[in-house]
Amino acid sequence: MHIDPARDALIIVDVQNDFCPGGALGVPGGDAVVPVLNRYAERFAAAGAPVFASRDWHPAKTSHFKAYGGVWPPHCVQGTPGAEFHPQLVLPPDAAVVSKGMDPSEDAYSCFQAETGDGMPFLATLGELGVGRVFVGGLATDYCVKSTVVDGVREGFEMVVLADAIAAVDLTPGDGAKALDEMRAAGAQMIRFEELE
Ligand code: VGL
Ligand code: ZN
Repeated sequence: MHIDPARDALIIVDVQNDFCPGGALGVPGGDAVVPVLNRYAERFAAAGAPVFASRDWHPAKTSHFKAYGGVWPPHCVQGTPGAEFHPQLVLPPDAAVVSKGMDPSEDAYSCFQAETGDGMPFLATLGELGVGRVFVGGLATDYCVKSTVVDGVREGFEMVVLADAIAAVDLTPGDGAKALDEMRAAGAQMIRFEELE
């Protein structure tokens, strides 16, 4: 597959300490995606295609957390070490960080609910850049990756899942595999790094 900088973008989803082993919501194999994502990011940057990194960026009190009616332990609380990107993640210098989950009444699993530092919605940012196809890797397969991919298809984008750079929470065993099926059924493509030209 050929990267077209005029219409392709990469988004690296939520590669934060809390989603890696040892973190508050550690995803099995969450850190194993880091070196692979670094290669993708390098390739997209070299091609001149935009690279985004999303972060889960919650207030301390949110209905997303168990204590306030949600399903999750506290994680990725704004300004905490758990909310930092994994220390080995290497983002291109002009990568844009988008944040989501700040609203205390929303789960906001999808990057299409994220915004840039100056408050521009992710969708509008893609529109401004003329992006038509979005490559998605990161954490977690069964939550933020899946929601982003399904929303992207719904918004009219071609969505491509980096099958070798994702990992699942698997709250119920099989959730990750089910998410892959759902993304395929929605019309997303799957690729591996070797398939990039
Ligand atoms: C996520 C669970 C809770 C994710 C975020 O990034 O996939 N999962 N919050
Ligand atoms: Zn979260």
